[in-house]
Parts: sequence; structure tokens; C-alpha cells
Amino acid sequence: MVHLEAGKRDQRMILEKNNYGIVSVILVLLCACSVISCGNQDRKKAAVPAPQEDLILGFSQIGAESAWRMCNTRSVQEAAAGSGIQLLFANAEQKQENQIKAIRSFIAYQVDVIAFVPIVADGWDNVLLEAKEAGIPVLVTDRKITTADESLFAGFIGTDSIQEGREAGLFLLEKFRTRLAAGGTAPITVVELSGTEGSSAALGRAKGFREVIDAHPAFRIVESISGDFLRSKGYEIMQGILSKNRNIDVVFSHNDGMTLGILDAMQEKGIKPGKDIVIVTIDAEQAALDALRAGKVNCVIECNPKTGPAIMDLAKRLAAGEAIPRLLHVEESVFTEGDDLSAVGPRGY
Ligand code: GYE
Repeated sequence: MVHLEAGKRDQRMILEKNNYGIVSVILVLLCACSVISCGNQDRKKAAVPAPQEDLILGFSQIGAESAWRMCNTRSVQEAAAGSGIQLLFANAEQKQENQIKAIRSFIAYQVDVIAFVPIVADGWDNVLLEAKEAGIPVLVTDRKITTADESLFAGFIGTDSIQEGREAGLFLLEKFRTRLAAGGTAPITVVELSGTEGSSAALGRAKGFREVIDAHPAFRIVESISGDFLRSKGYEIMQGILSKNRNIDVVFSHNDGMTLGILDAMQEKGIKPGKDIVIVTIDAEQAALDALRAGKVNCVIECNPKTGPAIMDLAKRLAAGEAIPRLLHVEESVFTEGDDLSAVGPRGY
């Protein structure tokens, strides 16, 4: 037995007493949890709907890579608070393995519903099967997954990335209508800054864009590089491209975050974005609308981050054992340089 000075002994006693206190609290909590989760488990096994007033939603978010993402997070958190739903929120800091860990902890905690934003499309079947076996319905939000078993999730709410890509292509057909009609030999050179590799947002935007411009051989994509939806990478990549090639007609950027970095890099090189080079971007953050008004970008395609209230409504329906629509695409607009933007209010992100 280590001999301690009086003071220390008293302290240790207190600690031990406290330890005992803490230990007993933890024990009670564990019992409570196991009772709750047993209760939840039994209720789920018996497919008895969760009482709405104490609905627990586990939400796995990707991270905080853009103003868009942070608005999406706020929308979810505010909507949960506003509808009395207990939200277990996990920020995965851009890592799929963290999302899988978070979903597993939601299953262990026996939440009533799980919702998540899949950072990439592939690799979810195992953990979603675990949720299914635990009787917990899963809602996929914002980005889509690819799966061999569609029954692993109850439904999707979010953006139609393919349509966003098409809108970008359609704007360019209009913008270069005269040049296309003239049928000149000089290609219209396009640089694409794409989003997170393997994400449905990047895959869809790239696919929709090519669906439109591939029908017009005058367009030539000379570079397509992932900037991971980050402003810093948008800046770096554009700096690199401009140091070796200035013969660029168009930049198609998969999100406003990267676009803001691109504008910085261009202006540093004395290039006038929106004039010397046509810029098409997606998200419709406030900064992008401001750049459109200032003539620094030519087309902004909205991607709506404010899905919180709809997610809470779907979570309640799932917890009540109701079926939900398999696919819900949110309403989105397109803003172009020719539009009267005076009626467009503050974006909130
Ligand atoms: O466009 C971008 C964010 O998943 C649709 O992710 C979303 C995208 C959005 O980083 O800003």
C-alpha cells in the first residue's frame, strides 16, 4: 500500500468515493441504456412504432468542406430541435470509415432512424445490412449510394446531380450558340473541376454535363481534375493549369467553394473571370450569386442544402412504420448572367 500524505489520502478517498459515485452512475446509465435499448430492441423486433415524442435520429454528416455543407448541417440541427426529435449528430471529417463507425454506434444505441450523407457512393452494404438486421430504417440524404440490395435503405432525399450537370451543359449550348452555328474548327476548350472522387455528386454532375456537350464535338474537355469540393484546391489547381495553359474558353466547377478559389487564381494572373473565361458553377452560395451579379461568373446552378425539415418529416414517418417515397429530388433553380436577379433574396449560405 503506497503511503500518501494526509491531504493526498483525503483526496484519494474523495476520488475513490467519487469513483464509486461515478461508477454507480455509469452502472445505472448502462442499466438504463440496456433497458431502453432492450425496450427499443423489443419494440423494433415487434415493429412497434416509436412514440413520436421521444424519437431518436442518428445523423452522419460528411464534414464541413463548404458553406453549402455547413448550411446543410444547420438545417438538419435546427429542424430536429424544432420538431422535438433527439438528434445524435456525427461529423465524419471527410472520412467514410468515420461514417461507418458512427452508423455502428447509432445501431448500438438503438436509435429509431438513421440518416446519413454518403461521402462516396460505394461501400455501404455491410453496415446498412447491420442496421436492417437491427430493425432500424435508413434514410439516404444529399448524395446517393450504389448498392446490390435496394432494400438496405428506405429512401433518398437530396439533389439530382445528373440534372445539375445537364443544366451546366445546356447553358454552354446557349452561350456558344453563335460559335456552334458558325461551325468553326477551333475547339471550345473546357476545364472541369470535379468534386470528391467517387461521390454521387461528382459522378452525376460529370455524367449530366457530358450527356449534353458530347453531342457537340466543338466542345473539348482539356482537363478534368478533382478539387474535392474545397476552395483551397480550386485555387491550387487553377493556378497550376494557368501556369501552363491560358487557352481556356470555359471552366465548369462542381461547386462554388472551388469556384471562389478559381476566381482568386485567375485574378492573380490578370485574367477576367466571366469575361476572358466563361465560368459555370453549382451550389448558389451567396458569394457565387454576388460574383454572378458582378459579372465574374456566367451561370450558377442551385443545389439546395436546406433539407432539414423534410428529413425530420421522413424520419417521423419511418419511425411510425410508414412507407416513404423512394426518391425525392429537391427543387432547384438556375441563375444566369442574363437573369434579373433583383428578386433573389439572401441565400443563407
Ligand atoms: O455541391 C458541395 C458539397 O453533396 C451536393 O457537397 C453536395 C455537395 C455540394 O461539398 O458544396
